[in-house]
Amino acid sequence: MKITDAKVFVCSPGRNFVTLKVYTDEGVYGLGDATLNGREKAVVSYLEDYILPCIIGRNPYDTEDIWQYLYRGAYWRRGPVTMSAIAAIDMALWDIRAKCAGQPLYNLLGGRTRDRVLVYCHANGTDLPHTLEEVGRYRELGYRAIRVQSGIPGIDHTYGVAPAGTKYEPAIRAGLPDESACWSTEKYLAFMPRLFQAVRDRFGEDLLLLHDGHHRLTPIEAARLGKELEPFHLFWLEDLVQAELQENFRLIRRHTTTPLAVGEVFNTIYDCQQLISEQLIDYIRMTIVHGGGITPVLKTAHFAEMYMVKTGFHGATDLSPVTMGAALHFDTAVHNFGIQEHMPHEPLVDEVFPHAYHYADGYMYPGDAVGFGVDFDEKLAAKYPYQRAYLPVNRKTDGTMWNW
Ligand code: CS2
Ligand code: MG
Repeated sequence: MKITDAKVFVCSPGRNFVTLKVYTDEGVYGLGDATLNGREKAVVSYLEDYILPCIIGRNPYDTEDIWQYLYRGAYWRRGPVTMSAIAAIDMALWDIRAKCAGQPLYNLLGGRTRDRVLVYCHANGTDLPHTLEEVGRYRELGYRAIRVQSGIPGIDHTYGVAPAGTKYEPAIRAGLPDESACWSTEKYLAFMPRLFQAVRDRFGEDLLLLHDGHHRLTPIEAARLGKELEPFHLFWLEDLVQAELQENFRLIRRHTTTPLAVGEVFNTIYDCQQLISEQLIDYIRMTIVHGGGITPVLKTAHFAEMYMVKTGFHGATDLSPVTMGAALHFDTAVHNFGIQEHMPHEPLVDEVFPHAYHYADGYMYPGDAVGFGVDFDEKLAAKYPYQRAYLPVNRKTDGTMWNW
């Protein structure tokens, strides 16, 4: 079998997505997601201008050699643009392989090790009462695991919380990045124990609770947060610090038993090999699209399994249904699956990307369609062309540039 063509589609049914379609001489095609939120066109160029010409004529079954060729062959390795582009190709080739085998992808990754995939949703409130209301609402929808983000008293606008009456969405369509977010570590740290105390008081011990710090603390501040939240038994605290320095986590780990998750911005095993082998984290969040594809992320998951680190894949709305489909098959197959993030797409996105997976009562199901069970409606997608959109930027209350 041969790869005969490959095309990149950029569409914006409410938000931007970059989708790769790889065609073969046997009429079977595969899909890959190449969406890098706020930097979409850089990945399009990397694919179209540099690497797609190199895969035409190759045998799509050669996923390992093609991945190594794209990773090693560029000389310039790693980074989100490169790895998202390579990921899209790798995903599409696995989709083709599974379709040719007439099997759902999970049967090629180890088969089923579970019947259903535990997911967590996002409860976001503008203040404490609103956040409690949102947690209650998601509990009614059947979610067993809920990520809790709240507006912080004294801070106008923070990560993960939408202005009243709107739905939270990471990237905002605007001329330039939104600068209205502002940050005060002191106010945040003072509020977090009150927030989780209130959630436990209202809903009891049963819910699995998660929280995302979005890279804003220093290691010692993160250690304090983990320690002070211990009585509320969180499922995890995510991205408390920026993670370029893996040693950061030694200090945090020394002080707290609250489980730690990190990795949505990681692109290769080298971003987390120390975190995993020193058992400094409990969940690795690097997922298929930004982690270079199924081929390398499978290796990372197997490496993590040896150290009892579980997967907890990133699943925000900026990852397209193509990634979600592939991730759910992966979650079904790997032994050390932990949890999957689920931030449902708008109905229009689901129309552009019809899929076999579904949510029911706190869990997701990958479906039994061949490949990873996601398709792409090119005609409908063409009605929604790319629109420039940025992630917000964040400053401290005194104007210092900080991590968003
Ligand atoms: C977040 C994301 O889902 C998460 O845990 O950290 O919303 C993240 O901010 C976006 O994916 C950025 O594109
Ligand atoms: Mg996150």
